[in-house]
Amino acid sequence: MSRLTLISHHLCPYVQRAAITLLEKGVPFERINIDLADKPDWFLKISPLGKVPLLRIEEDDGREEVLFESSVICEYLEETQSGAALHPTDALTRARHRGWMEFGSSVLSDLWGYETAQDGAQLEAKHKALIAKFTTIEGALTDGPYFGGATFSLVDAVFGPIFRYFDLFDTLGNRDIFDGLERVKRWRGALSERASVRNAIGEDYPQRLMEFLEKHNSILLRLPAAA
Ligand SMILES: N[C@@H](CCC(=O)N[C@@H](CS)C(=O)NCC(=O)O)C(=O)O
Repeated sequence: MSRLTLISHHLCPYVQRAAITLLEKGVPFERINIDLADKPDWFLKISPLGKVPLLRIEEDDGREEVLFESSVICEYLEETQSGAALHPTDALTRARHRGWMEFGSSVLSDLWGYETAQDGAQLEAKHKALIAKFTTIEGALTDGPYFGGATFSLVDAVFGPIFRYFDLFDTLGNRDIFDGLERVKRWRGALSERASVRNAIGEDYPQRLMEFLEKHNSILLRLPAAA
């Protein structure tokens, strides 16, 4: 049996999708959080892009391998670990799911711009982009509760951490992003109740996210509702 270590950061949504996959599979793993503002040398030596997550795999015979890129890590875990399947068996549906996982990464890119916006114009542009993306997803969703129906999949592992941002953002203002998107809202609710999604972060996550917004002087903290 191999020993798995997820090299992580407290807030990273890409780390969370790997953690959710491990938790869904019931695989024991160790998590090491690093400071991305002061990356340790040992991390820089093993991370080709200087990014988390990394999955370190240590075999009983002493062999060691490090994987980078969250989607690659999730796919590797899906292929090698027993437990519930997180991809559909049908090749076409599986390929479609992979497309929506990529779509989730593009939502994360808009979210970064949204949470680090310095002025109203930047915020408005990202606000519109997010509404457009979630409107597109509304059209792809089934009756739920999960992305593909009754079964939790890797697409859900990608979107759980995305929706989590709005637990805090909803308290600050701009609460209309999901207006009229009934399937998206229902999906968000189902993911927020899933044990793996809840347990993919530490208890101090909301406080750390707030500190991140403060550090970036985010305009989200200066919206009327937040004052
Ligand atoms: N495409 C990568 C993205 C990972 C990523 O952007 N990680 C961020 C933290 S959320 C990171 O490590 N940033 C550090 C840096 O870019 O210096 C993946 O899916 O794993």
